[in-house]
Amino acid sequence: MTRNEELFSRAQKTIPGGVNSPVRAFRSVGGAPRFFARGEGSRVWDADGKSYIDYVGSWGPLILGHADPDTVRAVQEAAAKGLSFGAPTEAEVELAELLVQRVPSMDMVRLVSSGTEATMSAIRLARGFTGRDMIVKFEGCYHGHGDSLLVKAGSGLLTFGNPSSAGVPADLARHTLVLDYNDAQGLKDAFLKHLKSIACVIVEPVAGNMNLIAPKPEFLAALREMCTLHGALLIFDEVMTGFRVGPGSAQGLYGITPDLSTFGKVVGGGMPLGAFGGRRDIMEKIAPLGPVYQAGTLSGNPLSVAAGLVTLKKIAAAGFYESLTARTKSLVEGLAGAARKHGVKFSAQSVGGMFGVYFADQPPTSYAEVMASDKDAFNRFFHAMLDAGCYLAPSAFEAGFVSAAHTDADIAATVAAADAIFARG
Ligand code: KE4
Repeated sequence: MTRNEELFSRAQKTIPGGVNSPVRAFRSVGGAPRFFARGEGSRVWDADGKSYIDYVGSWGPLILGHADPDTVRAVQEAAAKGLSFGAPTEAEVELAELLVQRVPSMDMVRLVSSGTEATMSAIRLARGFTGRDMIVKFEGCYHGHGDSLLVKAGSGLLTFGNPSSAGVPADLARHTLVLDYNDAQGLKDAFLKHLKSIACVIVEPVAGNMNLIAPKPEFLAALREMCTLHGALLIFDEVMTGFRVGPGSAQGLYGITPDLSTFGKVVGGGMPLGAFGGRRDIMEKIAPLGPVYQAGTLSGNPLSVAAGLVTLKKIAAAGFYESLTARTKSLVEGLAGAARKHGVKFSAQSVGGMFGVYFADQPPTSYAEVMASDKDAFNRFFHAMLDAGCYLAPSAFEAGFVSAAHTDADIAATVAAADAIFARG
């Protein structure tokens, strides 16, 4: 039995599924998850001492790579001054000022400890601000595990949602409408049917939780137009895309101004940090100013804020995104070229520093197309790449991430590993 397998067996005795977040359990791809002992730059080492080029990066936060020296130093220095105060600190103000400067659609921002807290709070704020109960999300998009967002499509496209998790009351789920991603007409129909009942539309501006699905230009434009027309708030869930797809996040990349935005992952540089923010007239509804309650013991935690500040400053360096985007593109082009050479049905695409790989002829543009891709082929590829020392997301329905620490040699080694796998058929 390997050390990984020993640890997994031991972990399952005290932690549900042996993991603290379901996707880590490898249930989608099979086998025992790898327990990581340490990471440095683009690499991680598992409990058996095997190293991998890491394309998960803790699901997006590690845009600088593992154990970035400047980030580690900032966290150590902050820790030496106290781990938490439950009181305001100057660093939180500096981070808030930096976030509103980098995200022009945000006049104000509230720091929280996770992406889930950010989206859960943004939904409550939208409902409080509009006085409406109904929200709209899209099949295949994930916005954290807030009750109103663990909802799947109802029986008919325009009917109320049903819980996608036990423990979510049907009475709550029915206030969530679940539509098809990239279906602008479906959105227009929903607004016509539900007119002034919709408080907000929450969307991943680039979907990354059903593998990567790029938005159609008319889709994002329709979201903005319909929300404005009907007095609903447009919430861009940029927890994954924030500072990942470009310096202006997805809203900057596509030129769409949401009313509220949520962030996580990169903004904390690997430490627990989320944020939600937007127009001043909306944000002033948040307690203690307004009637919408939201709170958190560790919100704005000094160590998370220290990591976030260093990360946001380093990714603002000249050429950072050009280099990250080019390296991510060379990865997906290399993988697709290797598959084509060996006649393997495969495609791949990237947006900034995130990417998707698909065992399908073309990159999917909808949830239905993603579900039609060859999951078994992906699972075989995943394990073959893992054996070859490349750690991809352990699910056919997740996006991958490249960091500034990934080198051209890492990309070449990854493409070579895939080429050898595709050659074996
Ligand atoms: P957290 O609560 O996990 O920090 O963020 C939730 C969240 C919100 N919005 C988007 C667009 C997200 O992608 C996420 C979390 N992403 C997953 C990756 N698919 C986190 C990994 C996990 O659940 O363990």
